[in-house]
Amino acid sequence: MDHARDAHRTDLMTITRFVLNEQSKHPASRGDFTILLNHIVLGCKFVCSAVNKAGLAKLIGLAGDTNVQGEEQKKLDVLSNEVFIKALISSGRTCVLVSEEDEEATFVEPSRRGKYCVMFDPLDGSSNIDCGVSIGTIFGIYMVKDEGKPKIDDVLQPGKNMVAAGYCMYGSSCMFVLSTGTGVNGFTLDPSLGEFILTHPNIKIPKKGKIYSVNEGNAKNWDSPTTKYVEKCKFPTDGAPAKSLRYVGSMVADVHRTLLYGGIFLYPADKKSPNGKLRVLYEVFPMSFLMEQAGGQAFTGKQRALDLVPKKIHERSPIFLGSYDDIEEIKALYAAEEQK
Ligand code: AFP
Repeated sequence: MDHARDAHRTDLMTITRFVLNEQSKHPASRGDFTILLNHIVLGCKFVCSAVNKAGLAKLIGLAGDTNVQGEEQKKLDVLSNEVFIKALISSGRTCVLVSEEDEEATFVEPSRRGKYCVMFDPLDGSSNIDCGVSIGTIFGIYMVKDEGKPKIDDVLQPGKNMVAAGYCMYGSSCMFVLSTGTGVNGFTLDPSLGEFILTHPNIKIPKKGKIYSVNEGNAKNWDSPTTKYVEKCKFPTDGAPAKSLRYVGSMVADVHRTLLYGGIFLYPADKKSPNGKLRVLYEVFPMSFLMEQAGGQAFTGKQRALDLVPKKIHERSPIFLGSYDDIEEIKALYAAEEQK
């Protein structure tokens, strides 16, 4: 009998137990973060259940509205946004909320306020909903500077100031990946228990990967470093094997695979979108935070992604993230371009 494996199966480390253990390492902690996280987890469980039932419950299709980015909102986007906003406010631990779906930030009324600011994309990859491909929720958390006076500047901080970040992937299984700044841990939802159980402790991204992930349909508009990098992935000149291409078109799925298998995910700037497509506060920052915590890197083409200081809540940025050595290569190509 394999006792170690048996212990793993019977001593269940739920996400709440995991965060409480972490909390006990900080004697001054009052459990506010644990409460906030429980509300985020509840939102994710709700969305997971809604995504699983979407086809049956006729949630697939348009809600008839257009969001801030000018995209048509799906019923599931609208539903997920409402669930998260309500769950975050009712936690009593938040003061400023930024959602991909809402043009303005939400300031929580004083009686329900707490010290955390949460930026989130309630349902990322929504163009994949109708065909049942993996989608996800992404979130990043800052601490407010002055609890009595929350301001928009509290969410316009560089990503390196985040106190936690994570995502939940609604895929072949439902996975919650979290970092509170001391590594990255992954939890899988056991649907029979309704609990996220620690299944991927201390995730470390391989130092170099064999996969690149990019929307190559945009290649004609790329800048020279991106073009050279992708060319090198396909036709390496140093004797290395060519990399494989994998692209889902849901950031959560593409980043999750990159985190576990290694490699690089790119959403570069191009002639049509000089700032790229992905949003800084609730896509670029949380994923960059997780990558760095797992031993990888995240780069915008100009600087470390987490050093960026956003000026607007829905700002976009190019992003290259993944295995340490792969990001070094793209950084070198941008540095060489600068020298010209
Ligand atoms: P949607 O939510 O419109 O499907 O966009 C998803 C996303 O924001 C991100 O999850 C993907 O990585 C990226 O856009 C895909 O963009 P392209 O369709 O331009 O490749």
